[in-house]
Amino acid sequence: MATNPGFDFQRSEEEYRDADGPNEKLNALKKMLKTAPKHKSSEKLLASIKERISKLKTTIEKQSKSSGRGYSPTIKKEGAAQICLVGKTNSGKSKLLNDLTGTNVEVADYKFTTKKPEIGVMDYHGIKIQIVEIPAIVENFEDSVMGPTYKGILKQADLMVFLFRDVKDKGFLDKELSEVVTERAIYNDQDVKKFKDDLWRKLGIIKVYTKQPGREKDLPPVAFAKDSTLRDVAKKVHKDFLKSFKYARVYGKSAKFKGQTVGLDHVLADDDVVEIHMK
Ligand SMILES: Nc1nc2c(ncn2[C@@H]2O[C@H](COP(=O)(O)OP(=O)(O)OP(=O)(O)O)[C@@H](O)[C@H]2O)c(=O)[nH]1
Ligand SMILES: [Mg+2]
Repeated sequence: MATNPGFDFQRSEEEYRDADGPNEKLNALKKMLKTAPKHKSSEKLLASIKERISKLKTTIEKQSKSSGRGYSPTIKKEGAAQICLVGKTNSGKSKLLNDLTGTNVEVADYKFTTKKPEIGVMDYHGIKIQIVEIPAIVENFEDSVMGPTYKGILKQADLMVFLFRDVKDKGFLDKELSEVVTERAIYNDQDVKKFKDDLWRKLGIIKVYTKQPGREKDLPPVAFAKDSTLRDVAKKVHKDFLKSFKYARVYGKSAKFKGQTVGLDHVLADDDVVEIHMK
């Protein structure tokens, strides 16, 4: 479609005048900058638009810093890992949060139901994983009042889950969150039980059970980073353990055979059971 630059600029100017709130004003100013006539006599105009953009960005940043009323802008990580749910409004984030964790966050058809990050705890075979719903991602998320705060949360998460109804919205999320390099998973109406397994695999952490000789394995298991060794387990289980360690027997995927005798450098796998023998 052919566009009329003069007309587009005029329209964005009107949009700017009518804009409600700093985010909308900023979006309109960006459009103005794009559509403004670019010739010698418009240099002053361009400079003025740029100055207004810069001022608005500062205002928005200040608002974002002081709007942490009622909750901490960075969420304290708890459990073995933290997973954030992200998507446009009505993409089903709250529904998934409730399904994964048994919380009772409001699920509703109207837009922007969730106004602050909501937290739940998912139990995965005895391992606790923190799940956080980030309020809806909006256009120009980065420049929105809470954008920088939510981006900060996403950056320190271990995994983020993209939710969308329409595949076009995946592109939208990729674009809005292009600077966040946190590992991604996609949720699209899967079976929740199966999705929990997917999340676990994506996190790439392992769960290890300990056991006393001649007894059943202890519950619950303990989570460790991928490629952790028996030494890592030993350190976590008991502070004196390393001193009095003699050997361990391992049952599970990392063992060549059931009950293989191993030393502290042995690399463990998900669902291994270790039986510790002391001097
Ligand atoms: N068909 C279908 N509907 C769903 C699904 N998940 C949620 N919904 C419906 O979609 C609407 C929005 O769901 P929410 O979970 O509140 O969505 P949200 O992403 O948390 O939305 P906001 O908090 O408003 O940004 C509700 O009416 C849900 O019942 C789903 O997996 N399938
Ligand atoms: Mg919600």
